[in-house]
Amino acid sequence: MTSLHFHTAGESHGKALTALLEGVPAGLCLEVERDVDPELARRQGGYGRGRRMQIEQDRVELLSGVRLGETLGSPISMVIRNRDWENWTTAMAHEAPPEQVNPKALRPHYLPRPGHADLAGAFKYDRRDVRDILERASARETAARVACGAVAKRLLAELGISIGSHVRSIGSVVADGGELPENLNEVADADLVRCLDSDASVRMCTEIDDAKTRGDTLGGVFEVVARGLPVGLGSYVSWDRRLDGRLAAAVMSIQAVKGVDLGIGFQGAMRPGSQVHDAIVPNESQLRSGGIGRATNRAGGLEGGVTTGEPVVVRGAMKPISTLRTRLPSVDLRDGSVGDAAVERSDVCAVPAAGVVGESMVALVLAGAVLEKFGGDSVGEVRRNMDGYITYLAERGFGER
Ligand code: EPS
Repeated sequence: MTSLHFHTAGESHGKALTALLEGVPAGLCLEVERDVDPELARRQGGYGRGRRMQIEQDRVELLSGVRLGETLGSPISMVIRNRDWENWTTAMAHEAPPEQVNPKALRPHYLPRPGHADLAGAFKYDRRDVRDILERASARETAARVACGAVAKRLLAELGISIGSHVRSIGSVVADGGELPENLNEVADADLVRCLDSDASVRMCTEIDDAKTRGDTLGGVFEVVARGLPVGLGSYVSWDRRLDGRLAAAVMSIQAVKGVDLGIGFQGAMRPGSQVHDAIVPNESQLRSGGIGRATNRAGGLEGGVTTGEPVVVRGAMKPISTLRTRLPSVDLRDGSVGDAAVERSDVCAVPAAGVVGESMVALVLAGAVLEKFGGDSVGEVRRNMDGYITYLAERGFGER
């Protein structure tokens, strides 16, 4: 049960997306043009994005929860208007269409696209036109998540906790590992696909071009890194308080994500324990983990569902975008006949964007965990509680009880 809740609403081609975030303490300095809109712009970037990104310049309209530049502790509601709505006022009207409307103007789709929620959604909600499904299932919704995540990142930044991401692979191209730069997002955002390995980045863009030419799409793996966390967030005492599970669920919930890894994740399953577990070593500089650190961080900053004080490292495996111009076989829901799946305007690759969305989802879970441990109706109170905890970690010393 987290003390930070968010909900989004809105369809991809409707009037707008809305986001509601409850649980942010009062007294957080928040300027949406400075703190939120740049995150939305980051989400819209990345080589291989579709033409929708030329239409939208996402920004939030703040409706509540902030006064004179500071949060009030009340629910923060935000709106992101869809510029594309003006092209969809007939197909996405709330009202029943007039008798004489041209059916094509409603832009229906009856051949579900393999890989999207189209067919499962059509059965679940008993709809015939799968546009009724795809409009909400679309990754457009992630813009609203990023708006909420940006506020969570702002709160964490006040507490010395930073979150960044980068792309580890796209298609068959895998970036070389290596030490992550302190200014992770500054370096990653400067690359067309948010990859830290410039040689791999060139090959990723080439593979994206080749996929586009073939009418195909690409997925890949993004990595989110959270630094500055204190030891002790999350808990092992109940399944739903384990932070590894909550982070995995949050990242897995991002559209098109089909796998989540923490630390060395699946690689660890193929190694002996002596090459997996992180040796515990004294490290007086690690004040947020009581002066005790680790020789490695294969656990990705979590043991027993609890933060160790090392960076939390979460990876998401994103499947290739489901709309293919080289259309896959499907079934026409009007008559059961076999045909080619529908085609919607779409991206060829959105892995760089997924990393930005991953940052938001990780920030929302970690901010919730911080508030669970340090409480606080105001940022000052959260900070005092956290500072007191960190001070105690240093003072508690050693002993048998
Ligand atoms: C997206 C908006 C969508 C898609 C894409 C991502 O806009 P439109 O459908 O009008 O082109 O471009 O969504 C998908 C690829 C998907 O499969 O859902 C966005 O804002 O991120």
